[in-house]
Amino acid sequence: MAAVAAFLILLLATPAAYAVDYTVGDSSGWTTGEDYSTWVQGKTFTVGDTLLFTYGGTHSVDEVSKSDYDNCNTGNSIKSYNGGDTKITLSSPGAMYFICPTFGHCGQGMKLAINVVASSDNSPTTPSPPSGSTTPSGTPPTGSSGTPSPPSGGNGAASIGNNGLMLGFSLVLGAILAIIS
Ligand SMILES: [Cu+2]
Repeated sequence: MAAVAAFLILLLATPAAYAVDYTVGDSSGWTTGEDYSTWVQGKTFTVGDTLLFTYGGTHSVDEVSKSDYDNCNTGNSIKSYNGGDTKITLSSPGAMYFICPTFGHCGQGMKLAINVVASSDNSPTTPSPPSGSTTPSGTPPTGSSGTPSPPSGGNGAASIGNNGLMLGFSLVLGAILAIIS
């Protein structure tokens, strides 16, 4: 039973995990002379997304407080990264601030502020659907052709419709019902 529950959790958790990997500054990378407040515009950073900083040896990445971001203060970093290739997973919602601690670079624009939003609920627009499905937005009616499949029957697999997601969902529902009852 524990294995079934674990499988359930896995199934339920999987659809939400469409993380986006952002390369800071895109092809310019993490460098002086870029305006990262412009780069941020129009982007939504969600828990589970990643930031990739790519930079040369004269730069590094410090995560800092808002006041240190505002004032380009170095020396109080929350976390420091170097090595030219830093990938940071956005693990919790809220504001995050990054600067380059190399002297003068923050003042030359190497500062990045983002706001990370929670992964579920408050996303009014659904992002691009997984590959293969071209269903228009809106809730499709449940059940393909009017015959509701029994929740726990093994025959359910035989009546696979053209919608794998729907099948997976009904399997999950069936398993939940089987556990509860
Ligand atoms: Cu720098």
